[in-house]
This record gives sequence, C-alpha cells and structure tokens, in this order.
Amino acid sequence: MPIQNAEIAAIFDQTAELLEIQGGNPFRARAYRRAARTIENLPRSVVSLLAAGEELSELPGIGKDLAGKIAKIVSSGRFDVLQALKRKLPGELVAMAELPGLGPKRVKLLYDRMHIRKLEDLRRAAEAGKLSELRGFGEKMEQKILAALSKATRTQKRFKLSEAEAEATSLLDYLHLAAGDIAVAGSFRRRRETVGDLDIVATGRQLDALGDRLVKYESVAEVAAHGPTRTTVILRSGLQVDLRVVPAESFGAALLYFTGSKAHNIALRGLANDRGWKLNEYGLYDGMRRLAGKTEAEVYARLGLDYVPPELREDRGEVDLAREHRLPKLVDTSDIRGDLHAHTNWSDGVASIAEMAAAAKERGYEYLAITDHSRHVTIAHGLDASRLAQQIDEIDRVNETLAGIALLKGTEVDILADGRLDLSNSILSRLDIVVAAVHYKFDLSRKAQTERIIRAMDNPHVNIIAHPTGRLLGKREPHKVDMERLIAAAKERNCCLEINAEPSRLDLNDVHAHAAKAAGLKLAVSTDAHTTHELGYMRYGIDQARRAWLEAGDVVNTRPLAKLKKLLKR
Ligand code: DGT
Ligand code: CA
Ligand code: CA
Repeated sequence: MPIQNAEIAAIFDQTAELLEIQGGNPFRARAYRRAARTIENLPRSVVSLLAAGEELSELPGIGKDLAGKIAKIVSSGRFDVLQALKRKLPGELVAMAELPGLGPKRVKLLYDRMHIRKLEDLRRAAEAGKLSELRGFGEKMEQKILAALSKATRTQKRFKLSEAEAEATSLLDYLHLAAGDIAVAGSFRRRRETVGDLDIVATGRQLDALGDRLVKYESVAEVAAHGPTRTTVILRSGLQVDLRVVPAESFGAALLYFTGSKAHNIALRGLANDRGWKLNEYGLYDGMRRLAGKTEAEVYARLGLDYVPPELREDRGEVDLAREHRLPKLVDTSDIRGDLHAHTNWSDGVASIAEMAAAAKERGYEYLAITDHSRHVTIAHGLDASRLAQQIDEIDRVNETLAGIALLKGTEVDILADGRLDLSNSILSRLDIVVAAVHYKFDLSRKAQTERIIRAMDNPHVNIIAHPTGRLLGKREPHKVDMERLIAAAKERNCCLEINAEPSRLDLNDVHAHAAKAAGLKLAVSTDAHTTHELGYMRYGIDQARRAWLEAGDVVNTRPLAKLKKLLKR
C-alpha cells in the first residue's frame, strides 16, 4: 500500500499543529496546512504523480522545498521534521492536542499558563474545575475533555509488528552495550501481527546498570517504574517497554516465561507439575535442585519436548506435537524463490520494471511477477487492455536483457461487484499469472461477498486471490466473507489464496492461513511491493506463515520456476 494523499496531508497537518504548540513562526505552520489542503484535493495520488515524473512544485502552495519533503515522505514513509518536533515537545502535548475540543492553541495556553503537559495533569485540573478559569475554556469544555480522556485510556493502542520492530531495533542497539544476553520476548518474539508492549529480557554483569541506561534512552517519555531488576518506561510513540534483568543461569527460563504465550506457559508448567517439578521464570526445579534454565532449549529438552519455535507458542496443539517429535518444519525466508505480487510505475508503484527486477535479483530470487492494477482502480492509474498489451511487450523486452531472474507477466485485476473481472479473457490468456482482488464494495453481505470472490475464481485464468479479507490493521475491518467456503472453493478450482505481507494487511491472518493449510490448500506469500524497498516485507509475511504452521511445501513461491509455471496452469 503506497502512502495515500490523505496520509501525507495528515502528516503536514500534525506538523503544523506541533509548530503552533511550539509557538514559532506562524507562517511555517500555515504553509504546511496550505500544502495539506492542496494534496488532499488532488485528483491523482502523489505517488503516481511522482512516478510519472511530474513536478510537484508546480502545484499551488507547494514550492521546491515542500516538493522535496513530499518526495522523501513517499520514499521513506516518515517525515523527519515531524519526528524531531515530537521528540522536542515535552510530555504528552501531542496527545493532548489530538483530544476533541483541544487544538494546538488551547494546548499551548494550558502549558504556558498552568504547566499542564500530561493527560493525567489535564484530568486532575478538569476534575477540580480549574480549566474554566482560563479564557476560552468553559464548563462544557471541561466535561468534553473528561469524556475524551476516559475514552482515550479505555482503548489501549496496539502497535503494528513493523512499528514495534523499528522501536525494538534502535532500543536494542542502544542497550546491548550494557548487556550480556538480551532479547525481546513477548508477542513481538512470537511475531504477532500487533504488539501491546515490548518485553525485554537481559543479563548483565551489573544487574542494575541496564535499567539505569534504559531510563536515559532519548525516546523515553515517561518512567513508570525503575527498580534493580525491573524497569518500565513509555516511549514517545506511546509504546511501553518492560525490561527484566536476570542472572545468566536463568536467562533461558526468563526468556521462555516472558515470551509466552501465557497459555503455552501454562501447558509447560502442567508438564513440569506432572513430574513433581516446578517451572518458573528462574528455572526448572526438582525441589531445591535446579534441572535447567540457562537456555530455552535446555528447558524444553528436560521436559521431553522438541524445541518449539516462538511463532508456534500459542497452545494450539504444539506441545503435544513437540512431545511426539512431530512439529512442522516451518517455512523460512530462505525458502522463498520469488515474489508473486508487485507493482511498478506503470500503475501506482514507484520503480520501473527493470528496477524491480534488479531488486528482486539482489534478494536472490529466481522470479518476480509484475502485477499492476487494472483500470477499475482509477486512483491507482490502472492499466486497460491496450496498456497491458504494451506492458506485456515491455516485459518481454526487459526479460531478454535479464540474467538469473525471470519476470512473470501478470496483473492484479479488480474483481467487479458481481464477481466478473475488470479485464477480458483474451488479454488475461496472454499472461503468466493473474492475481485477482477486491478493492471496493467492501460492505456486501457475507453471502454476496463470498459468492463474488468465488465467481472470480470460476474464471480459469485466476491463480491467486490477493488480500482475501481486505482488512487494514487499525484502519479497516476485514470485509465479511465465509472463509471456510472460500478455502474449499479455492481448493476445488486449483486457485491459491495470498498471505499479503504488507505490515498493515497481513491478510490472510495466521488463523485463516492455518485453516487453509489444514484443508490442503496452497498459499502464496507475496509483498504487494510498490517500491523496491517493500520487497523486504516478505519476512512479515513469512512470520505469519510460520504462525500458521506453514512448511515450505505449503507455499507456492518456494517452488523453482519450472514447477511454479506448471502450478499456474489451472
Ligand atoms: P501483548 O503485549 O499484549 O502483545 O502480549 P504478550 O504476550 O507480550 O503479553 P504480556 O506483555 O502481557 O506478557 C508477556 C509474557 O509474559 C506473556 O506472553 C506470558 C508472560 N506472562 C505474563 N503474565 C503471565 C501470567 O500471569 N502467567 C503466565 N504463565 N505467564 C505470564
Ligand atoms: Ca508484550
Ligand atoms: Ca509486558
């Protein structure tokens, strides 16, 4: 999913807001707001304008400087000016400005006059009726703020795995100097699609040195607890970090305990109890005698189990299989031989066909499918039959110049509301691969949506259904679909379902993908890359495939090219 115009506009609006809170030159804030409105109202996506080589600086309110900034946001997904502002502003002013009724001006007033810089301080002041002493704050406003605050604390935010990973990587880089062994445990290590907080387990020569270092980390917004073996901080992003420092001989037991899941831990403790032993975060014990604890492998072995990869630790039957030496041999990124869903600057991607090919080759792939959008997704600048025919010729030409990697000619064709496809069979028959997807009319009934997608699969050219539920984590609920029926229909028709690896999609999810495997269906793990960089999303798709118990044999793009081509002939 390339960055949308609305997201760029939101980034600029937030930047303007923080500049206003900071109280600097009002013209800077106004310039960002003006640019935000321009971008919001563009008929085409900024990504496609850039891809077409058009000059953004010619748009109203966007000069050379802002045009450069927009290009950087598109390529990196972040805006360093905004990041810097967030780091600079004290406490929770950013979160405060986002509360309904409180914009940047009022937040600045609260800070300047009453030194309120935390949500908690704001709550106390509102409860004590102190806000109405300020100009522009009435009693009504106080009530509104209190209502918004109680809502904000009720829905605790979960972070996408990719977001948590960005935080974890920098934090571990910073901490490891003071640590012996150190690892992020919890849902992060189990590679769940979203993460509630980061649980870090570490050993160190000097136990308390590590916590002392953590509280000094530059992105820490708040220290919630700080003791000799346990420290909890909240980062500026709102992500909580729990650090536990343990003696080296307990590292494995602590890592096991804090990796969880809780249900998996309980199953393991049951096994220990059956033998009259005790398992906790310090080790495995027979009375006072220590049996294991330095490594996880040691604990599993002592319990008579094969080592269970973290992605499987959900108490979904893995403990029994580990005892019977029957755990699946999980698929790994190194098994992947190619990517079957990628975009170029022919539609809403950023890179050329040749650039995507080179990047795929660099990843060691044998093949890459070029699957640009069809016409129906007008915002994505989709291809009609005649442009697709041109692209087919172009891919043939590029293929002749390539060594060591093959481009597959494909499309991500829209599934129309009634299940027909947005391209005719005469052009589809010229392609190596057809990926079909729903991009609109998400609100059909469960029955109608299911039948719409099955009808698309009735077309024998269709190989893969992309992102089958259409969800966007934290943004859009999955559309209603009878997954069991969809899986059975795909199996009957020799069609595949996709695990879309884009970090906010991860669609199918782990549970659905597991059901697909159980039904004997093959899956494609694909990135949906819109830039060369996004080909790297593959590992998030593999994380979910592993959580779904998939082995290399369950994933079509682990096949060598010749075998894959046979599979693609329905
Ligand atoms: P999250 O943070 O909501 O994404 O999910 P987790 O799994 O990281 O959960 P968290 O952070 O509350 O706890 C980390 C691990 O610590 C959890 O996976 C298992 C372990 N744990 C926490 N509380 C308990 C408990 O009461 N009993 C047991 N057996 N383990 C626990
Ligand atoms: Ca956690
Ligand atoms: Ca935790």
